[in-house]
Amino acid sequence: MVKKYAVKKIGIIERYQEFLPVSEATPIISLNEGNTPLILAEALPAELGLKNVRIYYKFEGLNPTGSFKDRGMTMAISKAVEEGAQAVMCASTGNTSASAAAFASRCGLKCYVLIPEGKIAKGKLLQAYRYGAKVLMIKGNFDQALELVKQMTRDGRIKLVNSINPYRIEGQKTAAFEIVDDLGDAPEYHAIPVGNAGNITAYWKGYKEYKRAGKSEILPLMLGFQAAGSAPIVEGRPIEKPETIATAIRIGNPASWQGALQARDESGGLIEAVTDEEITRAYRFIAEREGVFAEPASAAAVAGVRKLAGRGFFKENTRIVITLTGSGLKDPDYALSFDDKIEIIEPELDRVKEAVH
Ligand code: AN7
Repeated sequence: MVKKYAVKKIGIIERYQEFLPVSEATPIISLNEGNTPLILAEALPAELGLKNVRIYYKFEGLNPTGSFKDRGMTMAISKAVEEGAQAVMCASTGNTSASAAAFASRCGLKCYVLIPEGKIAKGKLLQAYRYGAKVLMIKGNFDQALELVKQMTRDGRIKLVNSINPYRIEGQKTAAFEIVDDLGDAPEYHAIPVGNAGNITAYWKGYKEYKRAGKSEILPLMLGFQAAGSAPIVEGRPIEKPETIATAIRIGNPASWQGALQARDESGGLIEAVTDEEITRAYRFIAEREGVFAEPASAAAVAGVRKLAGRGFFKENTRIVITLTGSGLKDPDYALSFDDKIEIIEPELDRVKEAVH
């Protein structure tokens, strides 16, 4: 099988190679992605009045480019190199482009990214730019960008690395493996934000494969959450002009729509919408009360758990895992957009004393 390097921390391909479509011929392009922590929530269960329910954050913001996309991208880029590609392309609300650009730069592939003008968090934009991708801002939304990328990559000369590339899903499913490895079984519930729906599809695939391999006893209920202004799966129709402050999931026509429905229905779970107000409240709560800084799209899953807890959805003596998909550092503009402004004072002891009460 694939050769192991003599380093301590390894990426998801080496760690989970027997579950992935790789061989000795696959060059591993890795940034040591994965192996992210499962952080026990301290404040949230009490806040939600949940007794004997343990909540964990799977904090994917600690991946090399700050989001879960690195798991799928190490696979997609490694396979692209194996297949002799010279260039890759993706449409993105930001994180996919940051990840594609990083992995492509690592192996000398050209990388082209199409992003919606003005609707991408600054951290993500500057990542794609600094990793050296050719960044094309389109005067349109993600769905239009993805359609263009599909057409541009149809003849196969440039490889598409959006999650319709099946290797992306393969890599992303390893997050479910890690959770089972850490907990000793799957959790009863798994909450996750839904944009293009690749990740919920991947987690469900991962949980099923691990159970089949005898690594877990149970399967979780998959709980997906879309932003209310961008909730095509909840509404059962594509949304032409999706809107939400959670720009990562501002997607009106998800590519993995069927995969999301399958995850929901096979697991006995649900996919619901949360408002921007609910997302913002959750976003602030996990940073201000848990010390975990995730981006607004990630907070949609926390908001969803709050909503379900409010109607007594969760059974006692269970575990909930919430995937926090990306780092809060990605979106500095949103982080600084609230009323609690930073005080600016003269460099004098009295002024400091006044401010500290
Ligand atoms: C932080 O980067 O679609 O449902 O182009 O960045 O698998 O799409 C990002 C999606 C959740 C939704 N949280 O995941 C992109 C892109 C964060 C994200 C999602 C995204 P999917």
